Amino acid sequence: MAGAAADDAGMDAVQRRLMFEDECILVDEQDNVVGHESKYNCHLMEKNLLHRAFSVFLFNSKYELLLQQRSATKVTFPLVWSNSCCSHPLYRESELIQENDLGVRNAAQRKLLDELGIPAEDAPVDQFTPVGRMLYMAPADGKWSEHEITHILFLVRDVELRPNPDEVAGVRYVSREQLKELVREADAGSEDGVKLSPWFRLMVDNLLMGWWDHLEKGTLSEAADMETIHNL
Ligand code: DMA
Ligand code: MN
Repeated sequence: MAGAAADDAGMDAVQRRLMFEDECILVDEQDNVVGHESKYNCHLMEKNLLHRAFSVFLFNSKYELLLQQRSATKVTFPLVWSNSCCSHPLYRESELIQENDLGVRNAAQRKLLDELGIPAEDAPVDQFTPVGRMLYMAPADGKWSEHEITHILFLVRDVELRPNPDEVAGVRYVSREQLKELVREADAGSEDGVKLSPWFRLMVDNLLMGWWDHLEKGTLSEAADMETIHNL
């Protein structure tokens, strides 16, 4: 089998289903909704479709950040370490609500359950703080890529985790120092060493540390800015 078809033949059945079932939201560079497309089409590098996403940063009450290692079966970026939970709000009424980013919060609640086994009552939508938006593009392996405006949500909560092996290969909490050590390890680039997702790395280098300081000082709401779209 040649080229694109060969890639698809090896695709995990669970991930394949989501590629065609999930209908993502297409946006322009100002994050206005301009249409919808399957998750499959949204992640084809040759189409390069800009779509809406979210990235959850879940902290425990010691202000340690939960990291997740993506499962080996993910189509894009398998086995890389990333922030707590990422996915896409879907083109459905409950996840298109713009007021206070409620649609994105609803999507985040849905995926915290799906990926990490956190029940909705342990991730109430009114407890998320939307802190910012980031536009980026990142090639993945083969024919896949990411091109997103991702809405970044913070949540502080001690939760019980039941990671879903279809999505998650590992979890760990890190302090700021431990995260910096992981970044150094990733930069060392050894074959079997830790790898970080491109969007998480952009956030660590440009946005996260300042917000983390504010979170600990109790001033996150001053730092949150959902007007700007950081183009990184
Ligand atoms: C997509 O995440 C969103 C970002 C911010 C990269 P993902 O690939 O984990 O999506 P899903 O969990 O829906 O496969
Ligand atoms: Mn995406």
